[in-house]
Amino acid sequence: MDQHPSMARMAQVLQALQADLTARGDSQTAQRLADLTARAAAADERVHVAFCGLFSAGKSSLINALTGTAERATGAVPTTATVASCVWQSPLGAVVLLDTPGIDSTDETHQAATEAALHRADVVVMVADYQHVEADELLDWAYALQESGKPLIWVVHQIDKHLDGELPFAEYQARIEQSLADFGLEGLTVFYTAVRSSPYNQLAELREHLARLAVQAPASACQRLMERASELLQQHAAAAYGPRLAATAERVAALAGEQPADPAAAAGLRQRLTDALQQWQTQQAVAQQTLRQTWESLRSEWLRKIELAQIAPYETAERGRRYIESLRSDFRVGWLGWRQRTEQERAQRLAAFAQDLAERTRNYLILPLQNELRAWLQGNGWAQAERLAAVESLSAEVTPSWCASLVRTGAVGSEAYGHQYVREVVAAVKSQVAGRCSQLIDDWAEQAMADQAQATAGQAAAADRWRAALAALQDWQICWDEQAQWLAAWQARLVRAAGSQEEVRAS
Ligand SMILES: Nc1nc2c(ncn2[C@@H]2O[C@H](COP(=O)(O)OP(=O)(O)OP(=O)(O)O)[C@@H](O)[C@H]2O)c(=O)[nH]1
Ligand SMILES: [Mg+2]
Repeated sequence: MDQHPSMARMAQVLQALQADLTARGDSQTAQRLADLTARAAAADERVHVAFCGLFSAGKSSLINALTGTAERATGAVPTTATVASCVWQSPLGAVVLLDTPGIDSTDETHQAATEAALHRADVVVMVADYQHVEADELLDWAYALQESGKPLIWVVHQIDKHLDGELPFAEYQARIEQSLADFGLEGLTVFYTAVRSSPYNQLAELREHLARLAVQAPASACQRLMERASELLQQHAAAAYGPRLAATAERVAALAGEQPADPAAAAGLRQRLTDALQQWQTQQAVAQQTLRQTWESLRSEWLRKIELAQIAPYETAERGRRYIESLRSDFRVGWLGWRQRTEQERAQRLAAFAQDLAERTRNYLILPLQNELRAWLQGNGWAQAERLAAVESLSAEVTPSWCASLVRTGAVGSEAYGHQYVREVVAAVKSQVAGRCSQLIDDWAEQAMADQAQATAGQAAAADRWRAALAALQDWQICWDEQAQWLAAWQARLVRAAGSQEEVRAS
């Protein structure tokens, strides 16, 4: 037995992969892989060639003719039911030929049997009978195989049926090869064969071509096993990750109107969603900021008007000062009953001050402010009854008892306190009004913010959808990465195992 250090290594890697597939619950693929493991373990370097096609194309007849036997049953109805292999001792070496059931057989188990054996084929000979070369089912099937990387040979069989009177052979040949190319099946080697006599029969050429496969560089045996195992890796990945990828991709599409086909497309979509979201957030922040600034400038404008209102001119201030004067301990009115009369005088002065101040507050502060607010509400389409009523109820409490409560008793003796007191009372009145006005502004600003949120609710919903799409895209990416990592790790191990044979043989 030849020494095959890397076939042994390949067997080890395939066995490990088999264990992984079993652990992942894919016993079917693990079982298929076992065929390859057995080939590696037995250092079987023979090329495996499968004959596939529609039923009654002549696959079994062709193998009989190639091998010079009549081992295989042939017939006009679906005949071959299971995959059967034989070793053909070609003039150049042994080749394993696999006869398969027709892929369009009326018996479903026939096609399943063919599909279950394809992983063993290093080369597939697509046998199309003269009348069915352009059958869609056959072309679709061949195209999918070629896409998966399987080397194909195309055979147009039963060429003895060709009648030159109908169409010169060269024209027929050109037409067939053109329609294969049109279907995307390019670069195929095409043979025209028959088991009956025909001037165009290339059975000998096909035999020679297949025999040459037997004497490929020995290094390619490992390479072929690697390729077959890769096909199984892809199949497992499609089954294991495909549904999850499809589901998350659909979720993304439902939210963002676009499916991620690959990581590049996903990255592009992610970027567009992130940009849109960021733009929306910036817009939102700017709009809020603008609104806040509008209200803050209204607030300072109105508070300044309150600040500037003249509610205590000289006469009013004088009344206040005279009230404070009356509070001094040495202040007396009359001789008889002076206590009572002094108290009366104090009460009168307080009342006079409070009444005057209340009147001026109303005329020079409250009323102008109300006019201003009403005008603003009307000018901005905001003059709803509720808001007008709030403006109407804007007032200040300037009663004698309130004015009296502001007196700082300890300061009464001081000469300057009279004027000071009036300033303090005026400030207290304005602060009352400013507080109530500010409260109104707070309420209105809040309503304005709510109105704005309402107006942009549609955009906010879109932004929520973008966020959800980004999350779904993330799930898709995680799944894709998981698949890519799993595939890459095994591909690398297979490539190393296949490559080492070349190194060993080269040295
Ligand atoms: N005229 C002609 N008939 C052929 C040729 N090769 C096979 N046939 C006939 O075609 C029919 C089908 O041949 P099979 O070899 O059984 O075809 P198959 O592709 O193996 O069919 P299944 O196993 O049923 O998928 C048989 O009746 C054959 O005799 C050929 O080159 N020329
Ligand atoms: Mg058959």
